[in-house]
Amino acid sequence: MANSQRSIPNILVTGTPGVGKSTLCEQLAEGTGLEWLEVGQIAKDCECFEEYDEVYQCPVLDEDMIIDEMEDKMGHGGKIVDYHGCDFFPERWFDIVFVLRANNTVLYDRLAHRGYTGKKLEDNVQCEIFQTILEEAQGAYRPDIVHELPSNTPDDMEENLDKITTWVEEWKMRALS
Ligand code: DAT
Repeated sequence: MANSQRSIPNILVTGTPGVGKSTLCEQLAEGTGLEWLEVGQIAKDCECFEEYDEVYQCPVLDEDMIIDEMEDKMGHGGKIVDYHGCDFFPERWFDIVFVLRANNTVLYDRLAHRGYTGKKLEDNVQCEIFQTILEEAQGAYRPDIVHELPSNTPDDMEENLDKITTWVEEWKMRALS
């Protein structure tokens, strides 16, 4: 059920690093007019970090700070949130959740190309094989709003864009009626 406060929906796009979240979100924002919020970038801008993870060579988010930072924007609706985790956001923020999925060989090549090596590369591929983010999403949101989308090829990307754009249009029509 849509949140009655919003006339345009909020969408969460999640999945393992490298599955194609930012590529999809950028085009989705362009096509729908919704605003793309990259949580990693917001965290950098507001310095919402609590420590540095030496093993994965990346900063660890201060989740409470990030939620405070995003709360006002989310209340207005019309946001596409992109992050490789999903269970710390308030459930009420989202009208639909998409979990992008990639085959392990495809993901391995994308992450290697990005410069990931060793444990960081292996653990991320394993995270995808074990469908960790899908299960995280299914545990954190109502099952009927969580959708798994393949993200291996440019055709998958086109199909996903079409599907989500149609869903947004239908949601807006319902909100008006
Ligand atoms: P993420 O934001 O999930 O980390 P990304 O959008 O940066 O991932 O994509 C990683 C790489 O994969 C990037 O080079 C673009 C490519 N890619 C993403 N989705 C794709 C798709 N459906 N088909 C082919 N390549 C894709």
